[in-house]
Amino acid sequence: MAQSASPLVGIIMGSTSDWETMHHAADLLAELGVAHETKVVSAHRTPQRLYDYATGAAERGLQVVIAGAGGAAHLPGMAAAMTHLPVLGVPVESKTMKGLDSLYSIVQMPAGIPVGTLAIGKAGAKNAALLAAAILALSDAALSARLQSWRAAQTDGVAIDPE
Ligand code: RP5
Repeated sequence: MAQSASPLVGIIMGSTSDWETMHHAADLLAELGVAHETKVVSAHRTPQRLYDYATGAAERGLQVVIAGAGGAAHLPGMAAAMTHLPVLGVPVESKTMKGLDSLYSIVQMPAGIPVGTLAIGKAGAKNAALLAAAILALSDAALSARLQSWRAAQTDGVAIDPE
C-alpha cells in the first residue's frame, strides 16, 4: 500500500534531501499495510504549509504524524505544538554534526508538548513506522496481527551463528 486516499499516518520531512532517510518509514508502513502519505513540510522555509498541515491533520483523519528533519530540526516540535495527535520525531543525520544537532533539537522538548523521539537516521525512521503501527494496532486487530507476524519473522531471521 503506497500513498492512500485516506491516510492514517502522515510522514512529513523538512526537505527532499530527508527522503533518503524517511523513505524507510514509508516503506515499512507500506509493508505493514498502513495507509500513509508523505509530504515535504519545512518549519523554516514553508511555515504556512506547516501550520496548515498540523492544524488540519486530525480533521483530515490522520492519527499519527511522523516528522523527520535535520540540523535545526524544529519540524517535529512545531508540528506537535499545533496538533493533539501523537508526533514521532526522526533526527536526520546531518553532514556537519552527524545528526547530534538534529537529535538535540528534537528530543529536548519543554514539558507539555511531547515528541516521541527516535534514533538518528534509518533506524529511527524504521522504528517510527513500527511505533506508529503499534499505536494504530491498539484499535486494529488485523494490523496487530500483521505487526506481530513482522516481528516474529524478524526474530526468525536472526542467525544464531555469527558466520
Ligand atoms: C532541514 O535542513 C531539513 O530537514 C534537512 O535535513 C536540512 C537540510 O535541508 P536541505 O538544505 O538539504 O534542503 O530543514
